[in-house]
Amino acid sequence: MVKLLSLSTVLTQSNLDKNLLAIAEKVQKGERITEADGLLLFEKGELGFLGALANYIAENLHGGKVYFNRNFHIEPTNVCVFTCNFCSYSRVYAHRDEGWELSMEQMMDIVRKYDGKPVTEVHIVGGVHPKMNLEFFCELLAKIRAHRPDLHLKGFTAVELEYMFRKAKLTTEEGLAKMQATGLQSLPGGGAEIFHPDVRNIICADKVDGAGWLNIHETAHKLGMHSNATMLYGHIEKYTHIIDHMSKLRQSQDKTGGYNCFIPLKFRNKGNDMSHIAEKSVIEDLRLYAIARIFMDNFRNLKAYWPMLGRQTAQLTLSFGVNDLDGTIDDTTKIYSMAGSEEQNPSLSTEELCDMILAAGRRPVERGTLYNEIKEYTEESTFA
Ligand code: V47
Ligand code: SF4
Repeated sequence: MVKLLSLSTVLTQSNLDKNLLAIAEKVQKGERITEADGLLLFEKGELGFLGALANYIAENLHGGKVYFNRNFHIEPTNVCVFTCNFCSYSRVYAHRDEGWELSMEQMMDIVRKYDGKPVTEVHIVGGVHPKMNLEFFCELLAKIRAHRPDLHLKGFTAVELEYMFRKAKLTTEEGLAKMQATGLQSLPGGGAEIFHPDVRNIICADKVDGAGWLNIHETAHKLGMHSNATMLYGHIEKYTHIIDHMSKLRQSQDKTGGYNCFIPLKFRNKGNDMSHIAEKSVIEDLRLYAIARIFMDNFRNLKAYWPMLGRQTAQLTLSFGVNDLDGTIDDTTKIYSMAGSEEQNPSLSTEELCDMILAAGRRPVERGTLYNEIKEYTEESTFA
């Protein structure tokens, strides 16, 4: 367990920079910090200071609870019409023989593998295949819904959706309403990367832009769906781009209130066109999670996605504002193992996840996709 200074101790430190002290006071009063404050935290906030602030906020909100869910992923294909430079996973259509394209039956076989198992969510996300269209995915959603009505269907990034709706000649609202009617309940947070065009035009120029991503999520919220938001950090972006990204999400959340959680995703550099960029250190990871917790005051949940971050760093983030570790995953995603994460076969049993959380001095709570609490676990718990 990482022991941090309390916020009240931080506030009495005589040698603290006066601007940092002013930010700490805002946090203590529950006031929103500005973009300039956020930038100052990146430039001057040392890890212990940031941790004390982030931990104060997370403990006030969640009282030591850390959420996880029991889920599995379906990745229909890694064939993709887009060419994001950071992606280690996709194959262009001309080289589709090097990738995978699951048929409807193969995807239903994955769903059937979980028959009788206590999973609550399926997360469907993949490349943007030119032949897997809206009709195909609506059929998949309807089949999963009919086979397993209790599963929460979370799927399709704004990037996949924008392409599908454009090809189907539907507006965002029409396309989303159609998918919702066949069973889609939530959107995952992928595809956000960094909204600012100075970065986006270099790392992923050809897919939906920042405004388009936000519009899809806000439209989904208007229809009564929830979604997550991500940010890909640790490559060519500057602190100003990170603040801009988080600020746009904070404004979007002010408008709709529809985001469940914020998920910073650490850039991993294996097997992609940005491999020459060194990965961030664990210290930088922890600073970023802490600042995200302090800045994103209207996002209740901050998620560390352990298959990408690695389970040890993910465990450390629990002392720096994180209150969610995503799910058991069950070895059903390849996005991060192909990009060089230490988690080559990501799978944790519920017991292992709970042990990780308990060892960090926190309270493991299984949740549903919408953060409804299912069960709190202790050292004495038995596991199904
Ligand atoms: O948008 C791709 C990222 C995302 C790399 O909503 C990379 O619950 C690091 O968004 N290094 C897709 N990251 C996955 C995603 C996600 C994952 C888990 C949970 C949820 C959720 C959403 O993966 C992409 C991109 O930002 N990514 N390549 C890479 N080399
Ligand atoms: Fe395609 Fe997504 Fe990879 Fe970009 S990150 S190339 S959209 S699979």
